[in-house]
Amino acid sequence: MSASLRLILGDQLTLSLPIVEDATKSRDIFLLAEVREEATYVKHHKLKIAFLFSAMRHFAEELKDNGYQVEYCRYDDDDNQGSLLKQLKHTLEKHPSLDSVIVTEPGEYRLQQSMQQWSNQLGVPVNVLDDPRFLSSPEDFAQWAEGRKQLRMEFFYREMRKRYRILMDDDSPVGGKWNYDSQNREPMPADHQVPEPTVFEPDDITNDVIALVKQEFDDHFGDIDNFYFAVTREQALHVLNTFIEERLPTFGKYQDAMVEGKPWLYHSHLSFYINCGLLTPKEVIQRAETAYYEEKAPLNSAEGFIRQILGWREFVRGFYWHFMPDLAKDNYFSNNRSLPSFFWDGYTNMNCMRQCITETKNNAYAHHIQRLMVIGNFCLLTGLNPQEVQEWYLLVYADAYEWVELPNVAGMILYADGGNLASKPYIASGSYINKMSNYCKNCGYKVSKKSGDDACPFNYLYWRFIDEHEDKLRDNHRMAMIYRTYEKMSQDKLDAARQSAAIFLQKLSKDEEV
Ligand code: FAD
Ligand code: DLZ
Ligand code: SF4
Repeated sequence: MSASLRLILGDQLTLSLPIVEDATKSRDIFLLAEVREEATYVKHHKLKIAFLFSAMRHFAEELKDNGYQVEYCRYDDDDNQGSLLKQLKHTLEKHPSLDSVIVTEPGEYRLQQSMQQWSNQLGVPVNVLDDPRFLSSPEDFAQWAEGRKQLRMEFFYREMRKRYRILMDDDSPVGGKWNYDSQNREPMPADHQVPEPTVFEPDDITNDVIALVKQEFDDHFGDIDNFYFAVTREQALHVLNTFIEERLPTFGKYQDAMVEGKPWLYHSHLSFYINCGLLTPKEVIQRAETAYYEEKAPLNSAEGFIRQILGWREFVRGFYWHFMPDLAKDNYFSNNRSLPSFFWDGYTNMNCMRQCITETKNNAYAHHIQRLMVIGNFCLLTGLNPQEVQEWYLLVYADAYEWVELPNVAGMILYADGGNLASKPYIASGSYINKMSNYCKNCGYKVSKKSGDDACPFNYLYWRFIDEHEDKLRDNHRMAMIYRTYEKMSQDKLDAARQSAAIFLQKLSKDEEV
């Protein structure tokens, strides 16, 4: 009788995967391993490691409660081998009855490549199963992409709506429009009260893990004192329930808003749980759709939320596998500036950057517009090196795995792929940040000023970017209006912006305070 060793990775914590459903309880053994290689290939945020290790430990208990045999390797166990491959080898030696290895396809290219060697290295067959949590496979994406001149999320999303019949009236979108993006852009009024986020007190397992992380990963980014995560499916379902009841109805309206001191707003804070397996994207989408049909959430909220998961999340995953490994190396604008040190400590006079980076440090979370239009915008306008930016985003957020982080960074914020993902660079001057947030009120710079020492850096960096990359961007019809404005700018204004940008960028290169 054959028996298999079934490896479950830290972002595959669900009983709904075939690797679990097809297991024979009396023979097969599951392996979950906290290993140095995965925890340090980038220096993940302390909270991210604590969250995943705790969720892994809780999931191992759940497997055991369901009658499965589990080998769980803790980070500080004496026989911890330090890597997934070595831990598999060690476990196979310990259990001679095991004659094959089964694993679910991983979310990162580096691990996928390494798994292709595992069978030779272990001397047993290694069977890599598909990951049916995703609603579109890499093959589906490749088929959809074939022959298209441009790969635009919007068209992919419409196909997904039709395929899964989400928010559809026969063949038409509910409400008559596919997309209610224009109703997702309101700034938040000053006196608006946002519901408190759902937080959990650490239990004994989590407290053990926090102590471990303090000891072993002290040099990693971020604070660990503020542990708030759900670490079981039951807790994650509670976060989902409270989101649907308390936040979804208002999600659409304030999706792009930013408020000083309020990191959570009406966002769902579900990416951690969807990405590591505690929730499935399908159930989350279905809950939002049902809320709309039961008249508990308006269409702009339900559609806006579903678009993020059924559209963007699936699109970037397909995009990642389609363009790897080149995507990781792309650098369309040949940008080479190193990350300034305030990306690590948050010390800058630019209040928007200070707020977003400090919240990232405290929570291993920032919402989409903070990642895109503040930090991402800054990275592109200042020409930071794509590979350094990619590594930063991969390590600072608790929901970050390369399949989702890299397309968002290389494609969406940096335009490093030359426009395969985004139809134009996502850039904005200070006036956008001022419109969507209250950050500018408490800033050392003046958003109303276009150049000079105290002018908002986003203002002059914006025009410097347009100026500098004219050869690569002018022919893009979506940039036509911007270039018409640029042409009408007086030479004096343009020179002043160029000069202020040169001074700012020089300071940045020397890592002086900005
Ligand atoms: P909500 O605003 O409540 O959105 C609902 C869900 O939609 C999210 O939970 C997520 O699953 C999905 N979603 C929304 N936008 C995207 C998107 N652009 N790509 C993929 N899924 C999306 N998301 C990650 O999960 N991991 C990452 O490493 C990550 N890195 C990012 C880097 C950059 C530069 C940018 C611009 C975006 C990144 N995102 C990433 C997407 C998005 O910012 C996060 O999914 C979101 O902020 C998570 O918070 P939330 O659950 O409260 O999201
Ligand atoms: C992110 C992460 C961390 C920090 N640690 C582990 C670990 O110790 N063991 C493990 O199985 N997985 C871990 N993970 C998640 C993996 O890095 C993730 O499965 C791959 O990056 C593929 O997405
Ligand atoms: Fe950011 Fe400029 Fe506003 Fe300051 S003035 S918070 S730098 S956008």
